[in-house]
Order: sequence, then structure tokens, then C-alpha cells
Amino acid sequence: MKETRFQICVLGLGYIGLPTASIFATKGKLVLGVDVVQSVVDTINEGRIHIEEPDLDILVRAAVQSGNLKAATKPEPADTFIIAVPTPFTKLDDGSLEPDLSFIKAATESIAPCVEKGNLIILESTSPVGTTELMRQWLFEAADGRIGADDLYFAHCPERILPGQMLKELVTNDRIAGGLTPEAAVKAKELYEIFCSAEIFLTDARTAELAKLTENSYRDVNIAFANEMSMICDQLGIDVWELIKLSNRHPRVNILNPGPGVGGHCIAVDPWFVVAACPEKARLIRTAREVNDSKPQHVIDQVKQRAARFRKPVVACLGLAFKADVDDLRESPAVDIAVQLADLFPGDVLISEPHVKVLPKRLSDKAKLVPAEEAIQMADIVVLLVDHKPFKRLSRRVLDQRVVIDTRGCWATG
Ligand code: SAJ
Repeated sequence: MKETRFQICVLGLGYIGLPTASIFATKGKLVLGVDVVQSVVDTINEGRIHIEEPDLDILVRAAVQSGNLKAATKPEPADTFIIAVPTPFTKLDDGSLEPDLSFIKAATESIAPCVEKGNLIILESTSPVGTTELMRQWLFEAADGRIGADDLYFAHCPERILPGQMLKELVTNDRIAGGLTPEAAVKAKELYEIFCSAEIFLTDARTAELAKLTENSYRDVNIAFANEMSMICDQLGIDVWELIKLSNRHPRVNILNPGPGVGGHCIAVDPWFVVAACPEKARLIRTAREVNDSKPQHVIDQVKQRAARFRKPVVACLGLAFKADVDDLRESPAVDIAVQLADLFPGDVLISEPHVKVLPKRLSDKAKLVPAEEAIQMADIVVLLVDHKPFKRLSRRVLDQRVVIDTRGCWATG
């Protein structure tokens, strides 16, 4: 890489930061990607990736080989800084989650020695309302009088890309540029226009922050409706898949799919940031979270009920990921269900998950990882937890003589 000043510095090289840094680099920008984990930095500098996402390896390799993307553990001066670090959370006694902004604060403080008059600072991490303002405050405190209050431009530009389709959506999704000032929003828009072919809407930072949380809360509420209907149907002995298929024939009804619960690091988490900000007002959002969080226990109760007629049932759990065709096990209801079933039926739980080579720690000494056909062949009860493509393709004949609990409607006939 030439000895030169970087144009863009991206902090956090995970699911959002890495594709973003790489796409800017392939568009000719000189990009420094920063991550606190040395092994992540080394992997990227070798042109390889540490996360699974279709075609991300090709993009990163191209970016590194072009000489425009370099990774490091420390930031350097640049024109623009993009903060894309995770927003972890703390679990409270009532089951709700509270955002933990310590990673955003640390990333902001780490750029304080590098920032210069005229720089644009963008927060991409999903954040509670007011975080961009806090970021400005943290930065000025850390810069210790080296820069003035009006010297920098701050904006929140939330990411909306869907895991599994990230590279396509990075380019084709509309975006929101929310500035602490109108000038900052315009500057952010101009930056994303480098690779984004869709519309970019200008707003203020607080609206942009809440827009991101609103999108994921909206989806959570709609999935909760589907999950609630599935539990009502189970009680009434009605096939929920047929019910939804028929109801969705109404021109203004579009019910989503029930499942074993809602997982991932976004939809199962972000609505709580709204609840934490306005607990008295966010009643529907809180209830939706509670409904979705109650679904794993409903599935376990179904298995217990169906297992009662066996002396020592063998249970096959198909899938651990938080959704179909990804390897991400974060906040996955399937993992919680498998762990509890392994406790209920010690030594008799088999797991099939085509996207992992070893079971997560919580399961490794309780259950066995085997291919799907083998698990089904040995099982009395088959619990489908994730609708991965290979499970959808299984011949229905292998399920004959088995008790089948299909939480995703993967084999629904309705
Ligand atoms: N799910 C259902 N039923 C459905 C749809 C989803 O049970 O009908 C479950 C999935 O199985 C999974 C969870 O919901 O456990 C979330 O999956 P998802 O595919 O709906 O969303 P994510 O978490 O992969 O990505 C979401 C997206 N947000 C919206 O669709 C509003 C994505 O656009 C965001 O960028 C991402 O969150 C994020 O980073 O916030």
C-alpha cells in the first residue's frame, strides 16, 4: 500500500463494517478498516474473511488486492470516520434488555487524536435515540479542546442490509442520512452515493436513530402476531399454515411466518431500545417481544407432550441457526430449545446443523451433531427448528413413523 492519507476510516470490521469498508475500497477510496481483534485484522489483510456471507470473500479479496483496503488495530487520520461497532446489551431481571454504548464510546474516543477540522463522523451502529449527540459530546471531551464545536460534521446512517443478501442490499437499499446539522446529512448522503444506487433521504440524527429501531420493531410486532396465531391454533387444533395461507388471500392481509421464536442480533434486541427509552408508551412493542420470547417454551411444551407416550424417546433437532441458510447462532431460539431438550432427554438428543462443524459450548457435552438423515433415522421425535434448504429437500418418506414438530412450516401441506 502506498504511503498515503486515508480517505475513509471504518471502525468495527464485522457484518456491517467489513462489507462497507470493502465496497468503498473497490470504488477507489483509500480505506483503513479498524478492529480491536488482531486476528480479524490479520485475516482481512490476507484478503480473507472471518464471517460467513455469500460473496463477501470475493469483495474483500478484491478490495485488499487493489491496495485500497488495509486493516489495523488503531485508527489513523482520514476525511471520514464510520463507526460500525456492535451495540451489546445488558439483560435485566424482567427479561428486558438495555443498550450498552461502551463499544461506541470506546470507538469514538479512539478517533479523538486523529480527527481534524472538516471531518465527517458517521455512526452506523444501531443505537438508541440521542446516541449521535452523545458521540459528539464524547469526542469533544476526548479531544480535550483540540477541535472546536463546529469543526466536525456528525450523522447517523443506519444500515438495513439483510444477512444472507448483504452485498446486494448494500447497493440497492434506500438509506437514511440523519445529520446533527443539515450540512452533515448532505455530506453523509454524498459519501454513500459512491456505491448506493438507491435513494438516500435526509433527516436529523434522532429521527434516523428511531427509524432503524422502528423498522426492526415493526417486523418483530408482525412476527409476534404470527407466533401468537400459531399458539392459538395449537390450542384449537387448527393447522396454522393453512390458516395463514387462506387469510393471506385477503387483499389487505399479509401475515408473516410463525417460527420457534425470533433470533439474531437485530430484531430480538432493537425493540428493547425503544422500550428502554419510553417504557410507559411502548406497550405493544414490549408485548410483541414477550410473545416472541415465549415461543421457545411453547415448542418445548409441545415436545414434552408428544414425548409422553415414549419410554425413552430419541429427539432429533434440525437446525440451530437463527434463520434459514445462515451460520449465525446469535440469539438463536433454536439453540435455547436444543439446550433445554438436551437437559430434558439426557443423552437422547441428536442435532443436525449443516452450517456448523462443531456444536456450541452450551450443547457440546449434552448432544451429538449428526447429519440430518442419520438423526431422523434414529429419532422418535423430529423437531424442525430452522428451514435450511437441505431440510426442505428431504424426502417426506424419511419422516414416516416419526412424531414431527415442524416449527417453521417447512413440510407444511396446508
Ligand atoms: N422470522 C420469523 N418469521 C418471519 C420472518 C422472520 O420467525 O416471517 C424470524 C427469523 O427466523 C429470525 C428473525 O425473525 O429468527 C429475524 O430474521 P429476519 O430475516 O426477519 O431479519 P434479520 O434479523 O436477519 O435482519 C433484520 C432486517 N430488518 C428488517 O427486515 C426490518 C434487516 O433489514 C436489518 O438490516 C437487520 O435486521 C439489522 O441489522 O438490523
